[in-house]
Amino acid sequence: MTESATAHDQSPVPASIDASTMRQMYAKMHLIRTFEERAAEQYMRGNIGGFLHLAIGEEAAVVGAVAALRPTDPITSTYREHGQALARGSDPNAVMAELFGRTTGLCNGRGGSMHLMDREHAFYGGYGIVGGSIPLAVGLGFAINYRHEDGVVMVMFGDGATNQGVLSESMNMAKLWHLPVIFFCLNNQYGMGTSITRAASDTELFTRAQAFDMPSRRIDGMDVMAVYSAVNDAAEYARTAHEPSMIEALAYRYRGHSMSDPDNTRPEEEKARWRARDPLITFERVVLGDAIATPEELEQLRAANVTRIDEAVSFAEGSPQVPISALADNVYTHPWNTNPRGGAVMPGADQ
Ligand SMILES: Cc1ncc(C[n+]2csc(CCOP(=O)(O)OP(=O)(O)O)c2C)c(N)n1
Ligand SMILES: [Mg+2]
Repeated sequence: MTESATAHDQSPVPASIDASTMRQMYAKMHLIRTFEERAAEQYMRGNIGGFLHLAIGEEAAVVGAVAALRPTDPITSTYREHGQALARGSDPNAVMAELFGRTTGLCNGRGGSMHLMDREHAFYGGYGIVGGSIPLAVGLGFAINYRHEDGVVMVMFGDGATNQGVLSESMNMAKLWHLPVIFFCLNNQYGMGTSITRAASDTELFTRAQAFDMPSRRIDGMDVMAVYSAVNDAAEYARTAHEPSMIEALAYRYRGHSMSDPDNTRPEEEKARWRARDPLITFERVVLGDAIATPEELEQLRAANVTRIDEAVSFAEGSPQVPISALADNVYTHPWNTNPRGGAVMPGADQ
């Protein structure tokens, strides 16, 4: 696969996609980029605590994959999942407030950046454990078959997760039980600061599925139309044949692993090469080239996104903090132990 930056590298627009969907996809990609850049700024100001993992550069993989599913198809993901929630339709105010740890957040400020979850939008969560969401997707797939529904589950995970045994276990079970699961590997070629070439004996990750007699392919994860097309095919296959499949989307994250990573080990030349294929810029060329929108319309759309994210930041700043006294709500069946020397009160434990 070529990594050079030319417009004609982009894959053809799939016949199944209309102009309005393409405009919406561009708008989502730009919304996510704007959201994450503002989140980085707010982290630096001390308004966001804990970890913050940005997926800047990966917008094509995220938006292309989510757009190809029905809004009711369940998705599970990793801790790098702000984009998935926003692509799914979660309210940017609630997502930003969750990052800020406010009561108005998507999970009432209890989950933070890594643990977004929005059942209303069938987004079954970000998870901090690498590979943690993979078996959950198998369970969701099992539920669909059990209830004789026609949904499709997509689990998004990183290249690092492919070396976790749970992926093999989950793929085996999904294939054996004919579950409608799309295993979507977002291969950004690094697990924290470790290059995939130092972590995987075979860096063609899509070949993992072959051991389970499961169809799989590698696609250009920087090309939103290529991603849409591949997931559309996989969803059709899962819905009609009730079989799992795997997609490996080759992409790159522009930032380090998290905000606390100075990102000083990846080669500058490599970063520049991938940035030159920025998915927003290459898709903008397609949108303008195919007269899907005018430059003025795109400018308006970008301005509206900036206003929207400004509003999300103001909303988060103005929302109440989660009081310390409420931190253990919904965690323990017994009330929080107010004894400062004690831990949480466990049912039946001596106090
Ligand atoms: C089971 C487990 N082991 C180790 C970690 C520490 N850890 C957090 S992120 C990460 C790298 C994962 O890389 P990848 O799956 O490629 O996802 P990316 O961060 O690149 O999106 C590791 C090792 C963890 N969270 N869970
Ligand atoms: Mg990775």
